[in-house]
Amino acid sequence: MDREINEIIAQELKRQNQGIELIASENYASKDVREVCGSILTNKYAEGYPGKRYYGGCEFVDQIENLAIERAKELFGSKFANVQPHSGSQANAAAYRALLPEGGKILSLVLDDGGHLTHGSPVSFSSHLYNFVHYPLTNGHLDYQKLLEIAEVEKPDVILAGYSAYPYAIDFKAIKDICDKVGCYFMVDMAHIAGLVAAKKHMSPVPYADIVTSTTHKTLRGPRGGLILTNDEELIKRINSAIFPYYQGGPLEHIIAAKAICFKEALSKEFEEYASRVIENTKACEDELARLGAKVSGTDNHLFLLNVLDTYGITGKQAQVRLENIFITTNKNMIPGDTLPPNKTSGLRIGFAATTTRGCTKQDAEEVARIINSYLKGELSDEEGQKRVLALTSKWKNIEEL
Ligand code: DSN
Repeated sequence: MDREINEIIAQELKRQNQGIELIASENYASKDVREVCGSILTNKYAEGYPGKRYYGGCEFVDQIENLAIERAKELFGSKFANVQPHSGSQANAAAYRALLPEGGKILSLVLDDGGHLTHGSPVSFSSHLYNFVHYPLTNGHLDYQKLLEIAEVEKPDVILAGYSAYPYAIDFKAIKDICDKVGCYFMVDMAHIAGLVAAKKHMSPVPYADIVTSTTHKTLRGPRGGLILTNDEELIKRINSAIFPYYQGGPLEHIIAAKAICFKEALSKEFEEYASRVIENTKACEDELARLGAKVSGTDNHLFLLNVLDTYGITGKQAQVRLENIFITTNKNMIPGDTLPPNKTSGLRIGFAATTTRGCTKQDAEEVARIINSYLKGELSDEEGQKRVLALTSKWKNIEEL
């Protein structure tokens, strides 16, 4: 193997093994998933869909893609699935194209409040192709009454729910009722909570939304990629042609095979227990930080927000950089009503999907809280912090064993 690349991968493996990974959108895929990502399926071109490809020799990749579609449908209880999106952003782009014309109006949550870049950020394609307006949060929480009032004034083509930094449960039925009242489509980007939805630990958007998009690598613990679900026969036709040929070329059949494995893994009892532990660990860490006097958001899912500016007098960026000194990886994140820009922020977003995969327990999650709190308060030296982090990660599973 290429020596330079191999050496860099070895360093990354060491980083992943020794560190505590608290980025809420990350996870560790299983060995089966990782091996299939590197399989000979990467050699095959297969533009089109099973049974309707542009090239020959697709009889086996057709079987793989059909299996992935069937398993996605079974896992989430949807009538139709497109497993080809290369990413969540591609999935969202295709969903928008299927739902509304360019220039159409989408009512979403702004990035600063926990939305995603593709939910109308000025630096994303989304705001250039569509007219985004936003609904506010009340004390960091969704306010369904305000959402209804804004929807009645704005009359959007689509209401978009599902977020990147929202720590509370989402009532998809309540939003669907609002969509019905104003007569618009309902789209959900469930990328962050897909694993919790699969394990029935969060209300599913599938019975309520016209289109549900997702990634497969966050709480769902699969390969890096996207997914689109719908129960509508007309919409799946529009979704399929939006993915190929409009936005994408040849599908990544090696990744689609890995998605099929991930969907099967997520159908297991073990995965259901895993999702419960993710929620339990997140709450344990958040509760312990609160007990220690930190300003935290509360949580119902796999993540919470820590206000480092009010708690420790430093920005999210400074906290992120400092924690890396003791092998803890987080990301700076705006908190609702943030007065600092996105490259500084007042908060950190902290999640437990990844560490829980490695075997983090409730007691470990509480210890993580104590390490973060003491270190950011300046009570722990780098050396002491590193020692306490390594005491945890050395008893967790190695990445290669997963
Ligand atoms: N980068 C992902 C996240 O961290 O939420 C979203 O694309």
